[in-house]
Amino acid sequence: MFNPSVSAGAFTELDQFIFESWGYFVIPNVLSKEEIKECVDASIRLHEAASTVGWGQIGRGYESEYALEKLMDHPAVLPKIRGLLGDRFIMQSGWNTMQPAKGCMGGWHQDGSSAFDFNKLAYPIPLIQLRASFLLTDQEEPGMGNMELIPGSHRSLVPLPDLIRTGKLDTPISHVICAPAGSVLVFHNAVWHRSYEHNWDYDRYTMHYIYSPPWVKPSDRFSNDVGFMQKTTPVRRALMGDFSRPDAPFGANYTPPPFEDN
Ligand SMILES: O=C(O)CCC(=O)C(=O)O
Repeated sequence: MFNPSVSAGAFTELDQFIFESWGYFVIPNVLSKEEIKECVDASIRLHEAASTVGWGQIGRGYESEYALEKLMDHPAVLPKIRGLLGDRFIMQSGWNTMQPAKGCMGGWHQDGSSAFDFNKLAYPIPLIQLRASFLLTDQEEPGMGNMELIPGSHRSLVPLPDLIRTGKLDTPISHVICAPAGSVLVFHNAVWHRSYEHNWDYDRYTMHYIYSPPWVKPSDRFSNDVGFMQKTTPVRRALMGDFSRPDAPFGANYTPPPFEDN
């Protein structure tokens, strides 16, 4: 299967070229079998507690589930995020998505804010929400609740035609990501994408982490949970937006998160 695969860890010039050209890349096999199981068990707990019916997304699961907290700054992925966003960014949100057994196709969309369409900002649409999606169930062939993306569509000057967006017609240029559980898809908010159908008889889980410039408001929380902030690490606290600024708003540099190499 033709995939824009990159190696875990250091962000290379080729990673950057792939990301700029396609708008996404895949890091295969980031999580071990044990880690995948811990994350799936955590996902099941979250969706059971929320009584999710049908397709559903739960925010903030990383606060109560340590297996998901650990993925916020995973060493296989964090260098890619820093390579693309620099050192000053936040984790705007973390969403755990369940696509139920035999779930149907999702709708084509770009990520952003329905309150203010990112296409009003500039062309090409800037990178405001960089997403790292940890596939927690196998998606090795189409029809497993895969992510489907249109490569390079983050640079399209025109919107996706309505007939395609509404699912009445197919596009010949979409790409169904096929990768084993534990792989990570990193993608630009402006890439047109949707969840592909899921023909199997078990629920599909994916954990999405969204990284944004520091002046973007968090979207899965109005405020940080005090207990979580006390128990988590300094880097994760900073990723939650807990940093002091020498002035407001962002007129001068503030101290970046205490990444190990800083
Ligand atoms: O089904 C999924 O996990 C992906 C959902 C999606 O496309 C989104 O949250 O923007």
